[in-house]
Amino acid sequence: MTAYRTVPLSFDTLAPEAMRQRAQDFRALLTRRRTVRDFSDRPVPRELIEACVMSAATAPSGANQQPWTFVCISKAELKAQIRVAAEEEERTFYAGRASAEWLEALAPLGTDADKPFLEAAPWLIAIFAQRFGLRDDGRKVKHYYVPESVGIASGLLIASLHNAGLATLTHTPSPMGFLNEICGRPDNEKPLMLVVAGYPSEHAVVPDIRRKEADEVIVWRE
Ligand code: IYR
Repeated sequence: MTAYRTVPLSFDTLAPEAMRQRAQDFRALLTRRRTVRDFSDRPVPRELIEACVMSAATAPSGANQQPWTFVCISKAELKAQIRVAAEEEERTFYAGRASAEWLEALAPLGTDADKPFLEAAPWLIAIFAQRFGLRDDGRKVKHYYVPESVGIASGLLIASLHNAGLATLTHTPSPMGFLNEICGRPDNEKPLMLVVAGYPSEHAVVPDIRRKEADEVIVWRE
């Protein structure tokens, strides 16, 4: 059993007006995030990606087990392999695996089986969820609340990349098992999603969609 030890909390109490301003500024920042599907090949330095991933890795996690691995890929050969494998899955998805209802739901997004961004964008970040941990002696360590933990980290990653001035796309080809092999990750790690990051191409467009209003997403019980 590891002992419960404490350190003083580092916390800034802000003035109410500063809090309001920061909340509004952050909302304005995140409101401008759009999922981008048309990427430029302009390079992005590794340091920027590392800072954003390490922000993501501050996420709270079950029993603080931090059950995530972020594989950051810029190598053209690996991106090409991922594109080939993902497009193969997507072709079967769009050609019949997806129900008519699902395809109908996707229609306003204009997606199809072609995924050129998987090669064009400078970085692909494959997020893996560690179903269990492995100690040095090979024994398994049980992990708790893994999808919740890695989901929170993924959200922080997307917000961090956006904050850094990069465009992102969450991509979830299904099934994604091919990512273990291409990324060289063990079987206890389950691919959760690919986050594509880079600059948008110069004339990128995005679907004309709306976000729900406050009264559609919040229920107050005051
Ligand atoms: N994975 C497919 C289909 C797809 C599914 C959902 I749900 C989306 O929000 C977007 C796409 C693809 O990437 O095209």
